[in-house]
Amino acid sequence: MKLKGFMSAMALATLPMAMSNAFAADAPPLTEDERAQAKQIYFERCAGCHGVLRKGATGKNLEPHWAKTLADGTKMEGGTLKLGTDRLEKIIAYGTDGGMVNYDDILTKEEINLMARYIQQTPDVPPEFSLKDMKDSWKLIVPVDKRPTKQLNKINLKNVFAITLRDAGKLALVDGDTHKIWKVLDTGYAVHISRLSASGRYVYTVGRDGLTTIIDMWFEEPTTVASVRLGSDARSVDVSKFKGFEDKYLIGGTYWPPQYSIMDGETLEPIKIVSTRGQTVDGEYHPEPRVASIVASTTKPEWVVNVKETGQILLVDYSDIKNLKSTAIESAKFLHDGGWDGSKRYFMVAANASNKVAAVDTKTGKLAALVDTAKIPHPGRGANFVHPQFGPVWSTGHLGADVVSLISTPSEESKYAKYKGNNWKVVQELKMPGAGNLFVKTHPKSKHFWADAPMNPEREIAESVYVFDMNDLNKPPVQLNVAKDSGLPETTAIRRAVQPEYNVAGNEVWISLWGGKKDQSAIVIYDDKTLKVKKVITDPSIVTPTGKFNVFNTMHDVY
Ligand code: DHE
Repeated sequence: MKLKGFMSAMALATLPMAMSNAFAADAPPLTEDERAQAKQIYFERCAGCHGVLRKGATGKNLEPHWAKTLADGTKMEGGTLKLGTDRLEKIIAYGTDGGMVNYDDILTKEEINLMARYIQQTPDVPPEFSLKDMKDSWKLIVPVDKRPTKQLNKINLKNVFAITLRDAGKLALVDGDTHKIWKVLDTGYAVHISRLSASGRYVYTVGRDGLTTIIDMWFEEPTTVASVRLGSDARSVDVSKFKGFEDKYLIGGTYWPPQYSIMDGETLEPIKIVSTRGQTVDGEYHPEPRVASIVASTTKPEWVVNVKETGQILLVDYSDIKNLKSTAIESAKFLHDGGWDGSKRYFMVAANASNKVAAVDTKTGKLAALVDTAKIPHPGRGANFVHPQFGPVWSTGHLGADVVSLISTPSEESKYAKYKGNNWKVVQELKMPGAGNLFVKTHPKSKHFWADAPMNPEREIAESVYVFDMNDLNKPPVQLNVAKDSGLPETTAIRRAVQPEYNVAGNEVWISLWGGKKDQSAIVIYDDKTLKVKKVITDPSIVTPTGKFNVFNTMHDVY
């Protein structure tokens, strides 16, 4: 399967280029200019999956030479030098069944040859990013005492959608009641996620370039009130949500440098940076364990911080930042995205290279289970509902398999006691038309379960979403062709239908139709009951829309 576009993130687009300059003696030669160009392409297109140091994670190890001894004593070695330029060119151009993207229509022949030569060189090491660097980047645009003391607009904030306009480096705030764009704001490059303050007033964004912003929705018009750089490559951010600590702190996780940082929740003033470098669950030292998903607990003053390469899940206790306590829970590799189960006691996170989902019990601070699933689970935040036959379940789609897995989760409610025997097992796999799913979603008021498949290589599948009837999950899903339903003319590039998100009432589902940067994209809104199109938002400012975050549902983890 080819996961085109998924891994071609502009991950380190603005990375400073003061890096080590080692040339591998036996690698094909590169001029200084070629090397500079290749560095940029590598950081824009490859680092998200293969890592800055090229140790591999979602993608393979790309060091010139590697050697390892397996647990049974078998010695293995490999590397890009061994593969050589011809073979590497083919892999880059045509991709692999292991999930490598085909770049023959993204890069030119010359660029492919350049990259094949570049990855035989010793990896370039980007600079570290200290607390001082962070403080130097911090901008307090509107101090707290100059901000409104009450909401100055009439917008129903609970139903606002924060929508990532990926390649535009912007965020659209859309009024969910009127379906009108409220404001488009500048953010970091390719905002990965938006999260909400516990109060529902502030939207936090995190760009792939490490820029975090805080937007205040109490002004007449949404206003960016502070920004700070977390590092050069980031994916996650969340506030403190425990009673008494609401919005006091913000945490941000970076891919480079591998660390998390804690800031003031209202001003973003940097407070502390903690490195995640250390041992993997296999006992090896890893120099680049990137911070993947982060979520705030409401059970304790803690964040759940998932460290990709080490497979360690950190419970970071923010009740005393000066004397920070963190519990490291061993799980499996490589940790990626996840969400709460229905009871909000267990955090479920995909360990995508192990084909497992790890469940952390945030009450006891221990691993509750490692659940075996189909290939490459990718839940987004997952989706919770009560299965007519198996009781409470949390679900995940898969990048590498044509199913959605439903995992039975525990409940303290006595009416669900009879399902206990199913807990932490995949109780059903819903059949999808192909692999390449990224996000699933449902809502407590809905009888429908939505799944996308944007990474499927077939246009028809990637441009559609699939809706299951939760009263009869054995029925095949209804296919909704979002590209056709948008009414927009067909384009050469596939327009991926991505990330279903509900409105606050749970009666509308919003889907991004993610087209090329120069093509008109859209947000297509469906009636959840009738599955008919209610509205198509095709404003020219809607450029490459991807993630959508409804204020209320994001604040309260409704999914
Ligand atoms: Fe994501 C969530 C990392 C590519 C859209 N993505 C996440 C999270 C991580 C992550 C760690 C969890 C954040 C959290 O909850 O705290 N994503 C990565 C990558 O490393 C990867 C594979 C490659 C890269 O270089 O970035 C990647 N992601 C993509 C895309 O190409 C997507 C489809 C489009 C885009 O905007 O870039 C994409 N990722 C998303 C979205 C979420 C997300 C919409 C949040 C889902 C939610 O419901 O919370």
